[in-house]
Amino acid sequence: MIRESESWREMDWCLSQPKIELHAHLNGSIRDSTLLELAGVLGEKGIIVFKDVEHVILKNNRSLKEVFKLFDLIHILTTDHATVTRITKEVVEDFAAENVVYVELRTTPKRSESIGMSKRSYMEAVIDGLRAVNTIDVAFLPSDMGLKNSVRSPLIDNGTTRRKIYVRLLLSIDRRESTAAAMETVQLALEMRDLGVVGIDLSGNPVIGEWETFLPALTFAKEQGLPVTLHCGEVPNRTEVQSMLDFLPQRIGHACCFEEEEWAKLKSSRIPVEICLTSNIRTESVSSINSHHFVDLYNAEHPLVLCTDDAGVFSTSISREYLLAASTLGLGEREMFTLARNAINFVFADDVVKNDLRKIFVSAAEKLEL
Ligand code: 6MZ
Repeated sequence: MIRESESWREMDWCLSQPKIELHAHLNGSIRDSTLLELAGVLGEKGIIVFKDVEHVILKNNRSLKEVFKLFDLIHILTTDHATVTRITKEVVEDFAAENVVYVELRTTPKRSESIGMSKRSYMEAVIDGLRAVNTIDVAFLPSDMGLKNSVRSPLIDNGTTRRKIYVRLLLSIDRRESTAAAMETVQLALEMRDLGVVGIDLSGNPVIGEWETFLPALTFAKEQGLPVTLHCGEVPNRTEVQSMLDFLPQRIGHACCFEEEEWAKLKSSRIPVEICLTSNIRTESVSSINSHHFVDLYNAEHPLVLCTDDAGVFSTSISREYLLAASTLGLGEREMFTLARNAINFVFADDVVKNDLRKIFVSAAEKLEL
């Protein structure tokens, strides 16, 4: 147990050190205040009953099933171009405010004929959100596009260094989708590589859909050199977990429900794991923080990265995830810093970005006197 004063000091540390976020769903990272405001507007228009949704938004403990019900509600509230742009801007601002220096934001491109939304126009609205951030420097274009194409190239504002955040995008395939729809998402990702799309994610309710449905699109992504990350083992499903590990994705998320054989396979493959502590505990995919597989993977020096999953839905933040990990394992500042810095090796962006991130961590280490 850590004392309260120590916990505050450690929280300050977790906040001040640079961090890399690799598993954050756009619509799961929305501020509660924004969701309530959007619900209020739809309530006034008579599209929803505000009182019915208010407690759903503010509820804290949700089962995995309830989380996906909440996503259905969130999607009703957020799926129009202007709102997608707004939430993207806010989510990036929130990560930057926590000293996240590189974030891979993932989102499921959506189609809605009634409002003229295609998967492409949805993604264009996301990119408009990146362009709309004006309080910090957002670098989202590939390095070889040159800084002249960046949102704002100079990092100097009124003589002081502006905060800078790298943002890259992953397009998610929802497990409710068909093979053709998954393929369309991969095609779109390939077409949008020049706009900062760096990979594909497979996510959605883990009790829905079959691995074989998504395999052709994921294989195509791999053949095209587009990195893939998979939600893997969020619920028990040995056959699927084994097929996913055999696929050799560039990263996996969660890895909660593995048996001995799968742990052995994972460890020998060295596939990096995106660890989402609060999410796993809230959804009861893992029974307690002390029995979380993070502990074993960390001690085994398996590649891993701490992530939020859905900071809004689970009322967490990346700094809190570091604090939680540190207090569970008794990590000191240097170990937390190393954990954050190691994530550079698992990002999907190019080497120019990776080298810049290394420099950012070197200069932060000096400032933090490590
Ligand atoms: C699996 C999840 C998830 O794509 O609309 N998503 N999929 N497991 C989880 N653990 C709790 N959390 C979020 O963001 C919301 C979507 O991300 C996926 C779900 O498909 C959800 O609908 P976007 O931006």
